[in-house]
Amino acid sequence: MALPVAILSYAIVVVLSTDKERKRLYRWLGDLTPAVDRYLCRIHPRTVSKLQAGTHKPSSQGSLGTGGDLHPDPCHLRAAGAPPRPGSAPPGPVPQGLIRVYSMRFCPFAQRTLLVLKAKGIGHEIININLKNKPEWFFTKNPFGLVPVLENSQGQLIYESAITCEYLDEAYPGKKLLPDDPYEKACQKMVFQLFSKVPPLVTSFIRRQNNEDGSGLKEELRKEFSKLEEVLTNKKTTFFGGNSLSMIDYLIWPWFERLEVLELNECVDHTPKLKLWMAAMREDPAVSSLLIEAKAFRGFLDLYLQNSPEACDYGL
Ligand SMILES: N[C@@H](CCC(=O)N[C@@H](CS)C(=O)NCC(=O)O)C(=O)O
Repeated sequence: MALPVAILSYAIVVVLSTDKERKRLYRWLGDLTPAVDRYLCRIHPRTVSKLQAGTHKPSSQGSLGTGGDLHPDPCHLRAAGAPPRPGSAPPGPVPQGLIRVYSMRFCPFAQRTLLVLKAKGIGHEIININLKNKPEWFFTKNPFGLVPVLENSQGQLIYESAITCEYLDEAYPGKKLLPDDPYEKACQKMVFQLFSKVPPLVTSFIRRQNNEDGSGLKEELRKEFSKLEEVLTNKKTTFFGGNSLSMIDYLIWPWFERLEVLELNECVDHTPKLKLWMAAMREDPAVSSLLIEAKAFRGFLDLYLQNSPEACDYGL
C-alpha cells in the first residue's frame, strides 16, 4: 500500500506543476499511468478540475474548435508515454482534401508553414495551440511539443518548420517554391544556413532582462544582415533565389517582418538591398495576407514574457 500512496502523492504534486515534469512522470510510470489517472479522477476532484482548466482553448485564424473541447467525463483524462494523458480530447481526423496545421498565431516558425500553404493555395485548417498551457495530446503530434506541425488526412505528422515547408512543396502541385536544379537548391540551403543565427539573436533581444542594453545584440544582428546583403549583391537579384520569390524568402521572412515592432529596424539601415527585398516581400499576396498586427504582437509578447497562459490568445 505504501508504494501506491507514494506514487499518487508524487503524481498529484507533479500533475499540478510543469509539462516537463509531467512528461517525466508518465515515462517513469509507464503502464501504471492509466490506473493512476483513474485513481486521481476518482479521489481528487480538485486535481481533475485543474487539469481541465489547463486544456487548450481553441482559437482564431480558422481554428476549428475541434482541438480543445473538454471531454464530459473527467475520467477520460489519460496518460502518455504511450498516450493516454491528462488534458483535452484530441481533435478528430483531418477531413479529406485538407491538411491541418497546429500553429500559434504569433509564431514565426509556424508562419513559414502558413506562408507556403498560402503561396501554393493548399486547402488547410488551423488549430492554434496555447503554448503556455499545452494540451497533453499535443505531444502525440510532436514529441518536442513545438509548433508548427502538419497532419494530413492519412494521419501522417510532419514537424520542424523547414521540413513542413519542403514537404508541402513536394507533396502538392502548383507553384514550385524550391528549385529543381540541385545547385540552385543547395544555394537556397546555404542562405538558410547563413540566416541561422538571426532567430536566436532576435530571441535573445526579446528576452533581455529589465530592458538591459541591447546594443551588443543589435551589432551582432547587423553583422548577420551584412552577410545576407552580400548574397543579394552578388546575385544581383531582388530575391534570395532569383528575380522571383521562392522558398528561401518565405523561410526567412517572419523575422524581418518583426524588426519594426521590436524596434530593430535600424539594423537594416546599412543594408539597402535587404531593405528593398523587405519592401518587395510585403507586396507578395501570401506575405501581405499573413502580416501580424503590431499592437497584437506587442500585447502577446508582454504576456508571453510573463509566462501568462493568456498570451497566445491575446486579442481574441
Ligand atoms: N525548430 C523548430 C522551432 C519551433 C519553435 O520553437 N516553436 C515555438 C513557438 S514560436 C514553440 O512551439 N514553442 C513551445 C515551447 O517552447 O514549448 C521549427 O523550426 O519548427
